[in-house]
Amino acid sequence: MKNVFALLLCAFVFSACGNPGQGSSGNSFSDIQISGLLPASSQTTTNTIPGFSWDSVTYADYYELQIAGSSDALETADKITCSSNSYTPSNSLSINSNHYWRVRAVKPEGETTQWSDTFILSIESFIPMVNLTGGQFSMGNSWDTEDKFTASELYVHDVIVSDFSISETEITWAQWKEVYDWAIENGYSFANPGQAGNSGISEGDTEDEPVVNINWRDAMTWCNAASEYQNLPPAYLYDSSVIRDSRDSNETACDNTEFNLSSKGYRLPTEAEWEYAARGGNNDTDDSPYAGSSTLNDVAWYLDNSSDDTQPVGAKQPNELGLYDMSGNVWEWCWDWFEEDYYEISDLNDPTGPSAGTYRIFRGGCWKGYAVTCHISSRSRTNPYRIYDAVGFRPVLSSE
Ligand SMILES: [Ca+2]
Ligand SMILES: [Ca+2]
Ligand SMILES: [Ca+2]
Repeated sequence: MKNVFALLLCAFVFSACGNPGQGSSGNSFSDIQISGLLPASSQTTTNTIPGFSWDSVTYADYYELQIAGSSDALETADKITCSSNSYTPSNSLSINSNHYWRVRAVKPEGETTQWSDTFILSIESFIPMVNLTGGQFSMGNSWDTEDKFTASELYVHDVIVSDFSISETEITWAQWKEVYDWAIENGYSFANPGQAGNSGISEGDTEDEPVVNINWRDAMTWCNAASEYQNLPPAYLYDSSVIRDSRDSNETACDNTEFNLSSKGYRLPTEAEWEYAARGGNNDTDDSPYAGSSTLNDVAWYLDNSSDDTQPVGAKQPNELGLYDMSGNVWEWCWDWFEEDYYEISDLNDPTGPSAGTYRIFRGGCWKGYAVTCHISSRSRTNPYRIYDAVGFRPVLSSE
């Protein structure tokens, strides 16, 4: 037994010595396969998009890097030329998705090494998000036309939304502050600092309660800040400039901003996206009028059970998608302007609301509202400069 072991050890040592490492003399350039790739394969990172690096190769003139959303797409992906053995992506990688990547070295005369092994990098949002598969649904009050909050929800109409992801919870005070404090240090200005819950930290509300007392412009501008915080391109521009100021003095930019669904940055959900998510997306198994249950107390903080107080997010049952407090706790700002009869003229595919207006929509009811306000279809609205202690938001990301 001892002899067998010794023999195996010899064989291993011989093998190791007989295969010189990459770049060593005796191994032709075209046989080399680069190793030492970082981030390590299947690594998940949050919050920041990391740089890529790999072992350098002797005689390499430059390196070619490919990045794609799948291993199939990698075959035809653009080759990024890197003059050294590292690469720092800038605003080009989506988060909440996988990135397949590999690298090879190139000699001055064009000879290449083998492609490295393919590594997979997953970048997650610092905000826990749920991915939704898009689909078609009937938008509006499809349950009980007598039990309605406003008349405008009664025109039930078909809508198709594309894939997107949405925050599991309302943005908490802790999440708001993390981005807000960074933003203030990095050139942003807000009309309002926001508050933890309806009373604030000093009055006993906690940092896992939703941020409130922020207006629509603050929420939109915070989405841009969150994007830049995570090295994503901001979604909201005006006159080709990123909006970084939600103060009244910047109202023209804030109220005339546009976005497109291909933007990779954080943004407010459209009303259609919000309602599709609240219903349970393509997994709407219960068709209940509240998000996740027909029994409001199971899923929502509202007038009858909130003790007249905002509550920590995620304490009630989630809906079919794992989304919390879509009904109740705080109302949630959406992208759309309000127009009384918009549902009657809404686009079928990815409607984004009227092109202009006086009021922005918020959805889902709140801690001090009657049950009817917590209906999935209930709609409310106010001017984009007003704040309430019962209105917060949850952001979305478009899918690729
Ligand atoms: Ca509270
Ligand atoms: Ca449902
Ligand atoms: Ca809510």
